[in-house]
Amino acid sequence: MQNKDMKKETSDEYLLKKCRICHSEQLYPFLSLGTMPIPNGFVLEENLKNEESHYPLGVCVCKKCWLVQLTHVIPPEIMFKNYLYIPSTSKTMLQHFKTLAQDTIQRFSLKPSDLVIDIGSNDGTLLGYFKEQEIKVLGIDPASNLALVSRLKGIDTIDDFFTQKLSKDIVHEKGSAKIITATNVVAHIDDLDDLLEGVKTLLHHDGIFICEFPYLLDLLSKNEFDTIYHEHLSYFSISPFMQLVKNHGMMIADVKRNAIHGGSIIVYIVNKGSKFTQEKSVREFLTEEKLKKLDTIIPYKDFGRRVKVIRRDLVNYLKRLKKQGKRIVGYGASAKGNVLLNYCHIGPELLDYIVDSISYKQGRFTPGTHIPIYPESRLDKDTPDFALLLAWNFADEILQKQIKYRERGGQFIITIPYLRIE
Ligand code: JHZ
Repeated sequence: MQNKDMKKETSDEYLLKKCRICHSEQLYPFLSLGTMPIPNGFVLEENLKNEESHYPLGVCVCKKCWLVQLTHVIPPEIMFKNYLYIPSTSKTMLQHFKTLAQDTIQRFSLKPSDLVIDIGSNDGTLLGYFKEQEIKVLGIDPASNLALVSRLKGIDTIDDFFTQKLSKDIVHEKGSAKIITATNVVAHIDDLDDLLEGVKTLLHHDGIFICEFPYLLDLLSKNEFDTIYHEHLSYFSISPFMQLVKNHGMMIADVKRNAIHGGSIIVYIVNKGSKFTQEKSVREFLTEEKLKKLDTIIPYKDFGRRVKVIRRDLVNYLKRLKKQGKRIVGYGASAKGNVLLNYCHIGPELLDYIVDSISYKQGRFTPGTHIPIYPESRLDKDTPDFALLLAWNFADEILQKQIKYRERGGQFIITIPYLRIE
């Protein structure tokens, strides 16, 4: 499925030279997924003949602080200026954001005069739940298309990247924030020192910075290799993250684990010297990470080996089904799905099409592999033998939704954490 004309960016053009947290040069690469287009770069039909830029994709671990990070960093403008990812089409995510907002309001006794700022606010879904309770909100997101949607919902939104410079302007204009949230965005930011300094500038002395991101231990233990892509520059465990936070005079006060996106953590960060103390959860996370040997290269090497086996088994299985004359489609044109398709070289010769609930993606084609994307309703009329679940993080929700397709004999192929049929 390689396009001979494709434009390959040279592999040292965007090469990472130093660890993003401790600035050490001792970076140990443990998995390369090849070169591929950015995973949210869905292609319009009229552009199918144009070359797509391909960028190297690989991961390494810093042997000093043990932060796992991409081997290459491509400019954020390429990925985020017009962004097609919106979590609010999923019931799971809506419920998750609602609970996060309600918990935060309760736990920290928020009042209408308090300001909540969301970094990477997307279409304003999370802030909407704070606004419902009449709390002051401000969104920040570089994607102009999504900032517009958010504003139409009445949520004040700045369409820009979050930087320390921007935080100074905001604090000048609106005062400090009681809560700053950042869900699934910290891993996207290259300059973490600037992020933390920006947060410090903007956060009230007794404020809380709440971050959520996928947890490295889940990624490794559940073989979630397809969540490794150009947008996700870092793959956090608590140990290196704690070092980052400390470097900026702040402290991790609490950590909670949840099942979002294959296993995530919510980290509560406060100013040193504020009224908050550290919960015992922080020590428990550090102990478990030590137990799982995250401060050695062993788990990373093992993971790299397993990923190659998963690719071999999946491709062999799909080819066998095709030989038997079975029809296969994809379900959920997720970014991670595009990583899997490109890494395994799965194109339209194996998958007839992909269905997806996001209207922006429908009518487009998957980056690199050029599989057409249709609305989910396509499966009301068509019953392919198998649907490869490319959004495995929503398996419960999707399998429930597609009960009729399954009753008609359609089956789901699920790849993560291991290959199975449902
Ligand atoms: P979904 C995103 O990755 C991007 P992706 C981002 N970089 C990030 O950090 C991670 O998430 C964590 C569709 N779908 O959310 C919608 C259905 O069709 O796993 C989406 O296109 N029917 C910010 O793109 C896709 O699946 C459904 O019922 O990997 C899921 O994409 C449901 C629930 C979803 O994120």
